[in-house]
Amino acid sequence: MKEKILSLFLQSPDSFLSGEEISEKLGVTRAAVWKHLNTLRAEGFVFESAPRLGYRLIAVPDILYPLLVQKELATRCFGRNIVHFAETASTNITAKELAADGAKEGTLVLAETQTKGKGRLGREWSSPAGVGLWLSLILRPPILPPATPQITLLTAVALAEEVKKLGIPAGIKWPNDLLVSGKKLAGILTEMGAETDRVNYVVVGVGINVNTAEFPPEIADIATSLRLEAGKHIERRRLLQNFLVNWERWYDRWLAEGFAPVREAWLRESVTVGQEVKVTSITGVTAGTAVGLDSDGALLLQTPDGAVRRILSGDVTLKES
Ligand code: BT5
Repeated sequence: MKEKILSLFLQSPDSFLSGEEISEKLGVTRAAVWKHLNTLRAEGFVFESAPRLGYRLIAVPDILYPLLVQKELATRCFGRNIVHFAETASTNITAKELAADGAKEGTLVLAETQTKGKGRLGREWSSPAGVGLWLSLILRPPILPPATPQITLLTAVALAEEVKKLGIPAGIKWPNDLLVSGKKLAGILTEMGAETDRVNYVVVGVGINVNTAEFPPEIADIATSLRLEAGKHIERRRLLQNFLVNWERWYDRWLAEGFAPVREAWLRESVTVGQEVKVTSITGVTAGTAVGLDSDGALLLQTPDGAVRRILSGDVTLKES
């Protein structure tokens, strides 16, 4: 109901709406209208009120309500269906449940805060309220399971490009980190529901530190935010809209042309290639020089004996960081 009331105000941006009009249009009591207006006020919406005329919406906070995100959203499919939470355990968990229940490709799950934000391999992702973009997108690409990690790489490319448009020199660390000056700005967690010869769904979770001013002590030295890097507040909604457009563009291109164009853009945005690195995976630690990205997205690592190994998964530590 709160969103329906908001939608009435957004439909008539400059005019006053009286409590009576709203209650008649939506079939709720005046008291209920008043209660929802107060909740919206508490969230940062500002209403001017005038005797006899009613209320007029004069300021909208940077909140991720679907109808605000979808206003002026220039995508074909990404974010056409949005599920928004003030709080959820993890948008990836919710998105996987929705995907298993048949949610359409492009369905986007957004949360203002996550209580159990997830990184890879059971690690935690710090997701404080209102300052980040914590989102998960459901995709249903017609691919085989081994191609899924390419979606992480194309997502990183799309995000790196958007961050650079803000004047922030972000680079991608294989496979899922966006770094600025060696600190982590964003991470990607891609999960899938698949059979050996078919991907049923892919959930791409993206966490972006947007307006975080201070991090918990355990990540204070390794994390950064757009606000800290740009020295100013960044509007989350606008960034999300722009990112969704660019992300969809890269996804469509990947479906149509394969991984080659993504690979080229990834190499351009990478801070991994050419570096001495250490790769930690379930099979152990390998040191060497990152020399390239294979045609399927595997990292090419040259070890001291001169051999070039294909790395399909793992954590990369850059020697200089
Ligand atoms: C990632 O994991 O980088 C994937 C993060 C994905 C988060 C999104 S938020 C929306 C969606 N829903 C979820 O539940 N998850 C996704 P990984 O490479 O494993 O990095 C995790 C490590 O990054 C942690 O162990 C910390 O050291 C560090 N870290 C945790 N929170 C951070 C933050 N907010 N900013 C920067 N670093 C962080």
